Amino acid sequence: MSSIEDPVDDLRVTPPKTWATGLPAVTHALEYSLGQTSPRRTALTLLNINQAKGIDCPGCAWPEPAPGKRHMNEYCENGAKHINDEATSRRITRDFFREYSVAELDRRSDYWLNQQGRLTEPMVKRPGATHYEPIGWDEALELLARELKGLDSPDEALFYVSGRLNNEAAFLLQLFARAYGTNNLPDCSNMCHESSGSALHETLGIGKGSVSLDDIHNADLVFVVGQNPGTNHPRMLSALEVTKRNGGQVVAVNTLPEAGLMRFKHPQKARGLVGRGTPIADQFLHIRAGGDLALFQALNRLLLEAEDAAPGTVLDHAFIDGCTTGFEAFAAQAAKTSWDDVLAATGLSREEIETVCDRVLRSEKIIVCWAMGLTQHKHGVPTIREVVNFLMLRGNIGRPGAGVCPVRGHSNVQGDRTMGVWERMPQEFLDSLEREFGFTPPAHHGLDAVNGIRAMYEGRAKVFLGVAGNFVRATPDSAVTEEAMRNCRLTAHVSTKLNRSHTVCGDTALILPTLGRSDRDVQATGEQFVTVEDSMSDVHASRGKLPPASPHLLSEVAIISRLARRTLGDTPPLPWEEFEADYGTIRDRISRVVPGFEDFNARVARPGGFTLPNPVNSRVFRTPSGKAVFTCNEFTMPHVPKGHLLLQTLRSHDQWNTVWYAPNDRYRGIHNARRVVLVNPADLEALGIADGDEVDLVSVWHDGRERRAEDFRAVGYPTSRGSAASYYPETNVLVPLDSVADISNCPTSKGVVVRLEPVRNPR
Ligand SMILES: Nc1nc2c(c(=O)[nH]1)N[C@H]1C(S)=C(S)[C@@H](COP(=O)(O)OP(=O)(O)OC[C@H]3O[C@@H](n4cnc5c(=O)[nH]c(N)nc54)[C@H](O)[C@@H]3O)O[C@H]1N2
Ligand SMILES: Nc1nc2c(c(=O)[nH]1)N[C@H]1C(S)=C(S)[C@@H](COP(=O)(O)OP(=O)(O)OC[C@H]3O[C@@H](n4cnc5c(=O)[nH]c(N)nc54)[C@H](O)[C@@H]3O)O[C@H]1N2
Ligand code: SF4
Ligand SMILES: [Mo]
Repeated sequence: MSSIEDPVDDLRVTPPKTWATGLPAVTHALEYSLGQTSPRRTALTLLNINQAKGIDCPGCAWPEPAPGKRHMNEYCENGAKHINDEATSRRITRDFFREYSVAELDRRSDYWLNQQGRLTEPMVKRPGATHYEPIGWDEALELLARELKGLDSPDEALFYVSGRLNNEAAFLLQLFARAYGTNNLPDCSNMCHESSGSALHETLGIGKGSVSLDDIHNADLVFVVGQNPGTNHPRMLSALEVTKRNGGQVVAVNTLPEAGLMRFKHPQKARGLVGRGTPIADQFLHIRAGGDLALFQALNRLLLEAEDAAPGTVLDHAFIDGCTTGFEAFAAQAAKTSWDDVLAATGLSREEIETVCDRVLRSEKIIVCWAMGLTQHKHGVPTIREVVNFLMLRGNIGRPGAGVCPVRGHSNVQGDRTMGVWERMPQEFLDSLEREFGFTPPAHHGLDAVNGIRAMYEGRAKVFLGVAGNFVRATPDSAVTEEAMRNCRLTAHVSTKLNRSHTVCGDTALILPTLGRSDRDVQATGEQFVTVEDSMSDVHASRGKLPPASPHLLSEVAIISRLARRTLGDTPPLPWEEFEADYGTIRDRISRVVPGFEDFNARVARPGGFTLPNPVNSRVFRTPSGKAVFTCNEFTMPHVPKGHLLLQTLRSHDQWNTVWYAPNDRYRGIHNARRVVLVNPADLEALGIADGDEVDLVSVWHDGRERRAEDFRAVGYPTSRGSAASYYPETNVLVPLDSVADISNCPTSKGVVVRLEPVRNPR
């Protein structure tokens, strides 16, 4: 029935690129878009993406400039691909599900599933059935409500949220879950920036970044650590270009020499299309995986020594004395940092680190940006705490051009948290819900993603509802997670596109198809818009423009409202019909429950919306002491036994999280294959493996259980010594469920100890 086939690996390797985002990027974006839909729909999405009255890009959470300063084409190559992957003209109908059994679908690649197009009507797989079959909305929601009502305890249900979900729907989902009686609200943040949230809450009193786009433009020095902006936050490169034009410098810290960190050619400017582009990194630190804690400890030691040598010239004593606690203990700990440890953990030279320190000493305003290269390590939380120590020493917190910048992934992942999607929302928020809605939310904490998998695996959780996302592919230890999902009585997903979570399912499974960002959303009171919050706490509206992918789709708000009404009836009495008919009534409630959203409807109506206050920027710290906290972080580095490598599982250029668009990673020079492992040539030689050899990746974990990913090609690549890289989600099978970051419980997707086993008789 479908002309799209599963691509077969046919690896071709070209030298990694040293620059990102010029003309080829634009052509690639159009190529993908036009392969999905008509020129007219492509034009409509691209003219509206990220414009003040338009559609918020469903890609990453990088912010837009103020409305008057936006470019006509305020998007990147990947944003264009993400929106047109959703706006595709391809459709999945009931005939498709009649043709393919669930087992057949499960044999198809993640690529193939996504390429089939938009889901168009609700489907059910009944217990024992081999196929999904059509089901009406009323019956589907009744079935789900009945299962929820039949559980022994509300804590036997899980409500997963992925960060593409808008604020209004996220607020309703957490309201529903808590009115139903559980805080089991795992979300994609649990696998993403959870370590940032843990570290920043503890040290600064709020789990969000403190900088704005203007701060980035005006900083003297920006660190980009453990992040690949050329692929994952491409418009960040335009911001860094401005930083450089204004005389600022950039230090990039990465295990890979990522193209976007080296040079940037602006795609929306004539001069970006030709020439050599702007060099981005003034200094590149080719660090060993997991070495960042040691790097910042070394920098902190150097800063303290510089202060000792010239007292009163290096540290910001007014800030340290007036706004922080814990300095003395931290300084005593920092003095113990050993250069032998630092050089072993980072693989850098002392001179390189001293050069960075010189830049720091010459900079008044410093920002540190980071992403998954820090958060997804066992010691991700102490690493980020050490980054905060580093910034605080010179008062780089709470003033213009300086601060912390955890660069968020999904377009509304930060907003979903603000709306209360978290298994551990503070009691203050729960009290506020109680005041507004008149019921008492459960006080005990719920399950996060990793603990949710354990609960399903052990039969303690029986019903799973996922709103957006692809839970089975996003989570670690695929074999265990798949068994956990199959153990459920019912799994249900509110989705736009087909994915693995629909093929690995419970006894009963529901597919609840929904409107995407780009679809027009009309309810009883007329056309609706939704809102999102980006990585810099800017809240703004998003209005779908396209005719919906099918007349049978419901919005996420409608699905959640109807499910809540059927499950809860009138207890507590909440106006679910009103919420569905007029999203403004949801925003009224949000404005009374969530701090910073006062007068929400009026303020979001302004072009560009508004920015949530961050108390850190007035040097107000909502920690128990009311001060920002210096922390003592023990030196630690990953332990990798001889003959093994530390594997990071990352994104290629042509994918959106669990979904890949093409088997290419253009900037890294990998074409027509995804089962590759990038290894430093010297490591390959030491392991006796030749470039291009076929290998299995075997993960080594103390439970003795074998986790194996078969048939990979070893590719000699300039990754730092001892660290290897492979794509997610193919390698999630290797990440043990119990291998998590301390404190945050984030899976260690960037720190998996593996050995490469040559395949003797290639299959
Ligand atoms: N096109 C596209 N854009 C995306 C996404 C996508 O899938 N595709 N996903 C979105 C989401 S949800 C997120 S969270 C973000 C993720 O954005 P990133 O964090 O940039 O994503 P990853 O591909 O996981 O890359 C991790 C980076 O950290 C580096 N790294 C790994 N380990 C270490 C280490 O120990 N130290 C240092 N210093 N560096 C290290 C890697 O080499 C790589 O450059 O992107 C968002 N944007
Ligand atoms: N090994 C390894 N694992 C990782 C990571 C890693 O780096 N390595 N990264 C982690 C990170 S940072 C993240 S954020 C997670 C991502 O995990 P998720 O957010 O769960 O995964 P996505 O791939 O973004 O989800 C894609 C699906 O979302 C649905 N969807 C898309 N748009 C919409 C919409 O508008 N509404 C609804 N209802 N559904 C929609 C589509 O059906 C699509 O198939 O993965 C994590 N897992
Ligand atoms: S940088 Fe992110 S938000 Fe901006 S267009 Fe690209 S993917 Fe979309
Ligand atoms: Mo993410």
